[in-house]
Amino acid sequence: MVKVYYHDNKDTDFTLPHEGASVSLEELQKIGVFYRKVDEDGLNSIAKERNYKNRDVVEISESSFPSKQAFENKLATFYSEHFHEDEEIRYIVSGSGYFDVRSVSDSWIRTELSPGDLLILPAGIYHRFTLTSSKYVKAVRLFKDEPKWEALNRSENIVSVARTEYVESIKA
Ligand code: KMT
Ligand code: NI
Repeated sequence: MVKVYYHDNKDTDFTLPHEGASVSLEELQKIGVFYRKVDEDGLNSIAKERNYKNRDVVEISESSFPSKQAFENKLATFYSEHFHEDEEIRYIVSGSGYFDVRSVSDSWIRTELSPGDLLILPAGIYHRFTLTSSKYVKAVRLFKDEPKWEALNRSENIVSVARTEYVESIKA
């Protein structure tokens, strides 16, 4: 089952839990993040409902990269704060991972995902990903047509329709 909490913001190894005060699933809903624990059939019916026609499977661990450096570079990329113009939909098959998403007040909320966890991040939300200390995840990535996975980094302060609409959508 998913564990959701505020990140402690300590500047130590980012694959550590960094567990702060706990956060409710309602809090996640308010920022447009969808979470559900599902089996394979449940995943397939959500995919059908939402018209996610395509999918692939990614496996991330040191051994899936040509070198330790390449692996570490990839983790650093995943962990740099960004948004996408499309939803980011991930279903954990094995291993575990942390997705951090920005709260309404711009704090980091961490979700710790394990097998059976489905997470849907809305287009435009700032987020980042890291492996846990197990350093391994296998996940299904769902998408509609051609995925727009370009990461728009916060440091670049890009103005985009997806971002503007997202900010509007979470206003009380
Ligand atoms: C992403 O976009 O951050 C990823 O695909 C991370 C791996 S999927 C659990
Ligand atoms: Ni992303």
